[in-house]
Amino acid sequence: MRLSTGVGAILLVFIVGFLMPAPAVADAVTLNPAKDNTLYEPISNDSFVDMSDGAGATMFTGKVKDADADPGAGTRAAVRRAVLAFTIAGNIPAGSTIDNVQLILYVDKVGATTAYNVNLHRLLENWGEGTSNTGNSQQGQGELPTANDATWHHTFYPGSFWSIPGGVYSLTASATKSVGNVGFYTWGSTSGLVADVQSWLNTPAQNYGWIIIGDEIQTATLTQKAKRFGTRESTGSTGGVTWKPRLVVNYTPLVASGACCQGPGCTLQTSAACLALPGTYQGNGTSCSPNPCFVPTGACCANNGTCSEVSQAACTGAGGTYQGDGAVCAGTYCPIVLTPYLDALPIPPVATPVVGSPGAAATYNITAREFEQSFHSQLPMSRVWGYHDGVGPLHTPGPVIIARTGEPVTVNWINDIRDFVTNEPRRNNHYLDVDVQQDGEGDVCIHGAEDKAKMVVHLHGGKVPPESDGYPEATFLPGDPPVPYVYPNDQQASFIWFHDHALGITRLNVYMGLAGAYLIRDAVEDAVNLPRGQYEVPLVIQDRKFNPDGSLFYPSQWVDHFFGDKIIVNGKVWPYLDVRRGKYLFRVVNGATSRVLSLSLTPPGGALNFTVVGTEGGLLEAPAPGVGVLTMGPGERYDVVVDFAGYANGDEILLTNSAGVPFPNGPVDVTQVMKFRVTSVAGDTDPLPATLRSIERLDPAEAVQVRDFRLKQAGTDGCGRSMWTINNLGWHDITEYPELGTVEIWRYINDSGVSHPMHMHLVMFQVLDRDGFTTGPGGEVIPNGTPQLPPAEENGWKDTVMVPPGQIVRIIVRFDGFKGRYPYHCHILEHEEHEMMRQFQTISCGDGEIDPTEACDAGAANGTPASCCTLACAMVGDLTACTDGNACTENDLCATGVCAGTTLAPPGEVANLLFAADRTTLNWSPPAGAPAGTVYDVARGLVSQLPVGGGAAETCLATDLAAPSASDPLQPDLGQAYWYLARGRHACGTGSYGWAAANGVPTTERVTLTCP
Ligand SMILES: [Cu+2]
Repeated sequence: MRLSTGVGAILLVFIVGFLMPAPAVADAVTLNPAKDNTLYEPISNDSFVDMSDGAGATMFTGKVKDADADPGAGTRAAVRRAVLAFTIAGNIPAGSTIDNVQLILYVDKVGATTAYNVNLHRLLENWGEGTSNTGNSQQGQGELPTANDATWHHTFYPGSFWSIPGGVYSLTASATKSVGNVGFYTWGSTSGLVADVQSWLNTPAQNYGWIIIGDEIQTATLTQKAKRFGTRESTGSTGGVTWKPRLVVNYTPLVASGACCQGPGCTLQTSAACLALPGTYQGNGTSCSPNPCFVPTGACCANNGTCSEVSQAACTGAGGTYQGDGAVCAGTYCPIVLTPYLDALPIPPVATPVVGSPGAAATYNITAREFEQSFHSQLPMSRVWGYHDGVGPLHTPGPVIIARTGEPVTVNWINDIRDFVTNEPRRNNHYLDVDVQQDGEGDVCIHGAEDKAKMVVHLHGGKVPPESDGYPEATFLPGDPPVPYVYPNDQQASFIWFHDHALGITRLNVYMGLAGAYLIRDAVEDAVNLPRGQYEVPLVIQDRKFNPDGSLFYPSQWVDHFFGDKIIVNGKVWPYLDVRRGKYLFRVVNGATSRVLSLSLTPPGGALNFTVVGTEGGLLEAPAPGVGVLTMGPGERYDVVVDFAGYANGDEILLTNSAGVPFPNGPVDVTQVMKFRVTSVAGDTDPLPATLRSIERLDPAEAVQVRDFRLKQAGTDGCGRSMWTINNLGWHDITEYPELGTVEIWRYINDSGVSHPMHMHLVMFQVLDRDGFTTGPGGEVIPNGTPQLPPAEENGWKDTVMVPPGQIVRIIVRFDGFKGRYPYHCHILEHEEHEMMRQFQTISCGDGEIDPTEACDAGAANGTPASCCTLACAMVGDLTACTDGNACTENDLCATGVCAGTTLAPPGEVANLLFAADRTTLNWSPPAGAPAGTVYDVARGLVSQLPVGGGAAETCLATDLAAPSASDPLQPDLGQAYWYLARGRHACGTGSYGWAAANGVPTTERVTLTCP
């Protein structure tokens, strides 16, 4: 047996001193198998053949029951045999004499407790163990083999075979044991076992181990002779003794040897040889199995967020959190331990305009800048990006812009993001890692991702024209000219917000801090007696992770969801707010990238409810009291009144979170949000008004369209990652063209396991109901028929709605305001950036502009065919009211005083559109069968900005040309690429386009264009 270290040290002196071999001392080693597997005999009624269970935790012997279902299979049916082998050479010194061998197996399951003989036979052919694994089911049937698995027929699947199916082995059993019920069994030392191990020590190349053969005889009455044993993969134990097979070998070494450690490496050496290496001798008879030299280490997180790779004992001794053997610090996030409720809640200041005054028509210069911010007094400064009005403190979230209904605000958005340390030059890359991995074709896998400090600002909840909405592709870089956005504020009082929306890096820019609040006031809200002044407090709730140096942590590659381990409110981790004994109006926004919040209030000895007075689009009709848990997805807002009047000076009330991540089925990882500390001073104790403001209820009967949106993971990006999609389509697939002024019902149908907060730009909507659904055989959605109305606190105007897994949410919306393309998307920013963002395009019938689906402009406004003027047909653009209430629309066949009741077909497409060699003249052939009076419009634009319906990049070269051929004074250089469009149309109607590029490359892409 193993000698003590003290004896080893004495022997070492002896050997060194006399340079003579030590006397041989009998020793023992206990080994676990190097490999094991089960051979499954296929039978005629098995649907499976050549099965295996290499990496499984069990192995089988004997005849199993399913043979009885196949009497014709005879006595050889449905046999299982276990094979196992141990590494002898290397674990026992060469030249040793094997004295005694015992194999101990654990039987963990039996078909019947009847005892049968189980025999060990020495294998004569080599075999393998692959990665097949039956796990917790079907161990008796096996799994399809993987590469190098042994099966009934294979030694190494798929290419090598036993000479005889079922294994080639010595017909004389080396040992036999009668096996009955569950328990440990020892195949005691026999001359056969000793001879086997001795030969394997002497000739390691012929060590193929044993095959274990149970009772394989088919009898009429016995139905189940199988015995199941633990394998080397078994994790079970009884009384602290493992279920893994154990081979105990007693041997007498030729000379005394033992384990020799060189760092973590272990070899068997004499003590002299070990010393010479040099190594550390572990004593005569010590073994390398298990390895005494290797002390496992793993990543160890310290409370300050640093990581080291040390042993578990060293880690726990230093007060760290051990991350497991083998865990490495690279890629391990170690949370910094911060004291909650240490810092005061920052109150964002009111933004200062450069023209006008807050709360009225005004112009602001708001600059995105890089600076440092303290998120917590125990944390080093963090590098952030934030919006700055040029006056107030540098802080994220930025200052609150206060506007008033009907009084437009212009914001000149300026990107002046520079490296904070050097200040020059302006940034040409992002501060965080941008996931710019490319697929096989060289396209980035995250749509639009660029390692640039590009930005674009979206006023979330604002009804704004498309050119000021923050179109995700309309980004601008540090140093670009200011981008003036005009916000008409043609909407009712509401708490909305602005944040970055740059395609491919929105999540990174918002995480860096590009967000701020925007408050619209109006006379109705002014007249309602709600807490104001110091009693009205915005709460922008987000989450972050921090590195030990205070810098923001965000994964370098896109992830399905990102959850910070610290909640920040108005830019502080877990802050506190001192409150007076009265009512407060909190204007709450969930500004996190992925995290859903379920907020509650916990005062001493009880619970405190929220009274919800507003949603994203403004006040509810009446306060909704008694809300105990307020769940908010990213992008959602609630205005809530909390009454502290009933509490005493010094009482502390916690705002806590109980939402699992991902929502709703994930674990709850962070519960702290912030704390309110009640002071002795009396506050606003006015009663809440009974009613707030009237809300026009949109009538489902008015809806002209019902559109369905399936939310689910579908397909993979070029980097192999599953994508989040809406109807299996992506950002550039535009299929919704709502008509301005009409009402539609949109059904968001969640086919995934997590909730999606769905946000629409331009519009506010109302939630009709939520219902479960099943999917029919054709993939159709079948509602359960038990729709639930939204709760009172959600029954107002909204721009973001939570869609729970397995549910349909119906919203009703009137498209109103502006023509253009607007995003709608999941506001989990990680989803938004992996294709769960699409666009709708609003159109206006009868305006003469040719939008992609303007059937209405062909005389079918609002589905009313053949609108017809009673006046002479006017040119496109000169709209004239018609007696039927519609406008004179394109292609109406109209004449003075006459309604023909039909429409003109547009002329066919122009043909042979070509740029002449002099590069100033465009020629084409008239449309086939062009009627008399056909005229032509021609336009030009940059290939990099293909026409989208009247964009700034388009130049109208001619309108109403009577005949083909138009000139372009530009005369582009050779190799320069433009697109050109020529449209043939009736003098009062539409046509279709052909187009060509100046570099001569034709394309079949259809585009739209507005010529004045
Ligand atoms: Cu989502």
